[in-house]
Amino acid sequence: MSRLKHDAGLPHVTIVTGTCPHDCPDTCAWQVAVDRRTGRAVDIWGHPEHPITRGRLCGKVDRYLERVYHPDRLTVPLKRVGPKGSGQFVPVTWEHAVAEIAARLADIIGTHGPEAVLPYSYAGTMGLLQGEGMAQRFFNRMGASRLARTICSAAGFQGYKYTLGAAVGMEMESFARARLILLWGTNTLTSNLHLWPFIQEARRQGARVIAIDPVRTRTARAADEWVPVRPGTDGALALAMMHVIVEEGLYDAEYVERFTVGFEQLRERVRAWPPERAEAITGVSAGRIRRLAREYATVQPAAIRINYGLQRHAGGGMAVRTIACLPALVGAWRHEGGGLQLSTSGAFAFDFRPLYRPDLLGGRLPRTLNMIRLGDALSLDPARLARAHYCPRPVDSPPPPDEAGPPVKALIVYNSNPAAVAPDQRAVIEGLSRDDLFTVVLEHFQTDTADYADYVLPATTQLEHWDLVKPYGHYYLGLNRPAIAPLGEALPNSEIFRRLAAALGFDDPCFQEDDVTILRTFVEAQTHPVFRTVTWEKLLEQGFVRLDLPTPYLPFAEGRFPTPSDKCEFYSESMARDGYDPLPTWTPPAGAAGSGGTLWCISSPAHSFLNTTFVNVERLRRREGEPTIHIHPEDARARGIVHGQRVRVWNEQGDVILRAVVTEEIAPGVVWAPSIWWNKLSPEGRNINQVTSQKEADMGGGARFYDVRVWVEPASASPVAEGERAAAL
Ligand SMILES: Nc1nc2c(c(=O)[nH]1)N[C@H]1C(S)=C(S)[C@@H](COP(=O)(O)OP(=O)(O)OC[C@H]3O[C@@H](n4cnc5c(=O)[nH]c(N)nc54)[C@H](O)[C@@H]3O)O[C@H]1N2
Ligand SMILES: Nc1nc2c(c(=O)[nH]1)N[C@H]1C(S)=C(S)[C@@H](COP(=O)(O)OP(=O)(O)OC[C@H]3O[C@@H](n4cnc5c(=O)[nH]c(N)nc54)[C@H](O)[C@@H]3O)O[C@H]1N2
Ligand code: SF4
Ligand SMILES: [Mo]
Repeated sequence: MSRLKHDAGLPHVTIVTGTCPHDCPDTCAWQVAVDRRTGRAVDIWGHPEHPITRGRLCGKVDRYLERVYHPDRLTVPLKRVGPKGSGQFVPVTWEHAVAEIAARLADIIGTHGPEAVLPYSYAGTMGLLQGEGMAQRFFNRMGASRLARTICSAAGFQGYKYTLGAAVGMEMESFARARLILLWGTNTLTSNLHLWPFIQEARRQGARVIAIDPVRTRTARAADEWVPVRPGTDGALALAMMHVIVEEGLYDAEYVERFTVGFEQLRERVRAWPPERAEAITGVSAGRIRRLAREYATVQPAAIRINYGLQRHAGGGMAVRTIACLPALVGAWRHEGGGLQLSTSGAFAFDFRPLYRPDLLGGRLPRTLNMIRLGDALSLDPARLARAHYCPRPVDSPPPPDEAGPPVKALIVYNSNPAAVAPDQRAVIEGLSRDDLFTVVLEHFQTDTADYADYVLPATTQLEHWDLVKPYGHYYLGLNRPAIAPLGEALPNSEIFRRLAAALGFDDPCFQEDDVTILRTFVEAQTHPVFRTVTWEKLLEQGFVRLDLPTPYLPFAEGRFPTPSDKCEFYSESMARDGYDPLPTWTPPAGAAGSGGTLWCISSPAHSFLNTTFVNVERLRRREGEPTIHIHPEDARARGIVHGQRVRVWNEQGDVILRAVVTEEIAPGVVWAPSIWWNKLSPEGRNINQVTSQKEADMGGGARFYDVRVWVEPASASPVAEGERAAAL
């Protein structure tokens, strides 16, 4: 319980309402107590009136003040003096940093053209302004290369869209009304904590909860049943469930008839998927698949929560597309408490033009590079650069090497830590180490990425700037007010880009707008009916506003899917056009063809971190201990590995040292490395992204973080020579 929560009436304390900026579906509203005498934030807690937050933050953001006031916070601009990666910097003034960066960028643009500049960002903050707000204006005006932001959700998002039309789904609150809940490839208690109270409410009314996951996560342990599925085989499981549902006539014929297309083709398709076939693929027995299918079809309302875990595979898009057919087949969408949620972000039908100003491109169409191919994008080999071009569908192909465009000569990183989070870390570090690459990093801390920068610019945290946060797990838009003054000389991303724009002579009036004006104008420019309830005044007054949607919100109870056919598309013309099988199918994971002796490596979130954010907060790092790998006793025994031993985890991409946790809470053949550790806080300065690959998933150019095969061996054993490893591959 918060120290100050109940002393809010103290005369010297001001309470400021804000919104958590982190990449998490819960998008909590918070309250911050600020001591007016010192201007210091002294406490933070969950907003008691926010219908999802309900007064509670997670264990990470409960410690947000320790991050904000961390002694390592960057408070002045820094210029590199040692070799790249060495972390040797000296302080400089803002004037000096901005002038030199602008001069270098102008020089690079003059010689190689604006596409030689690459922005690199993701969701360090989910705020619309400090996220891409001013940054997009800046890079659009420049004509820089564009970045496809695919690192997290691209594959599943696209698969969901093909089937249902948009990333819209059940609202969190309605999970409380479900009688059956499938937590499918999601570690709710870690990554979507605020859904749990609704699940518990449903359980009190008799609901059963089933976790489908190769790892017995804390969520799977808290569920009524754990279904250990082999990684990358969920599509096969869903097809077999549909086989049973159709064969036994358990589908909702009326819903199917009125609100879906392609049922006859689907029936034909799933005929080929008896549970026995899926058993051989998924490792889940045919009997259990039958039971699961019957229960899912007959216990209504039935809710499915999928998250992005299960789509980080070669067939991840198709897996989500296939699972997304289930609720329509059994008519689950009809009921409050029935349906599916992947994301709610599609309901926020923003017109982003007033914010991002695509008109500043002035008709130019710069190339788009895929962020998960950063290693290739930073290569001086034109063939690799060509591979980094964004090609999300089978019908797209990369340009020939001589048309790949200029090499990337400047990289501007904000809201992301690619040296630690991007796949194929060796290639990324090799690129970042290039002496001819000019790198600028906007950051709170001296991260692994910042170590490779020419300039590191200190950015403000959510306590220090304005923003508007669009959630992806519920339907409440959140405003963030600054609670304290910026620490030291830190500036909001918006102001940093404003200053860089001025120094580059970008004199368009949009580069003079202040943060509050930008946000207010953006909110007021929205015309979509969901924003009828959302006014700037209400945001200021309440801090969060629900979209204008019915209560309860049953998005597809009456069909109205935002697909080309207005129906749930069991058969999808768009997929056929884009080069896919138009019907649900199973696309095997790349790792299915893994060599003998390898294990499947999943590196999903550690409980106390948020991606690499919070790893440097001592109290949270102590909770995680050290970088570990969970391994089944059978697999450990076969490799002579004992609990607590240091092991080397490696494959053709790279290698990493981790501590073995020998446990039965994982399917045999699978290992789990809770992530994402900072490289420099890991043994030998490398993390698990040493073993992940730049290859794309089937849809959206998404990443394959969990479609990975590794060898695991005691670290004390003499290291295998590179040549022998190559031979083993
Ligand atoms: N505490 C915390 N919360 C977070 C994050 C964090 O780092 N820490 N990250 C945030 C972000 S960026 C995101 S995208 C979301 C992610 O949210 P989730 O998708 O819920 O998170 P993950 O833990 O990545 O994946 C969920 C589960 O998928 C399982 N899984 C992996 N492969 C498969 C498979 O093939 N099939 C099935 N059925 N399961 C599989 C993993 O074992 C894992 O338990 O969480 C957000 N919330
Ligand atoms: N092996 C493996 N790799 C993964 C994943 C995995 O599960 N396994 N998960 C993937 C997923 S789902 C995601 S979403 C990505 C996440 O990748 P990133 O989005 O890069 O996430 P973080 O590692 O949290 O890094 C965000 C950085 O932004 C900084 N930051 C935060 N707010 C601000 C701000 O206002 N201004 C500036 N300038 N900086 C700010 C933080 O200090 C932090 O260093 O990682 C991916 N990588
Ligand atoms: S990280 Fe997620 S659960 Fe934690 S406070 Fe932020 S939005 Fe809430
Ligand atoms: Mo993510």
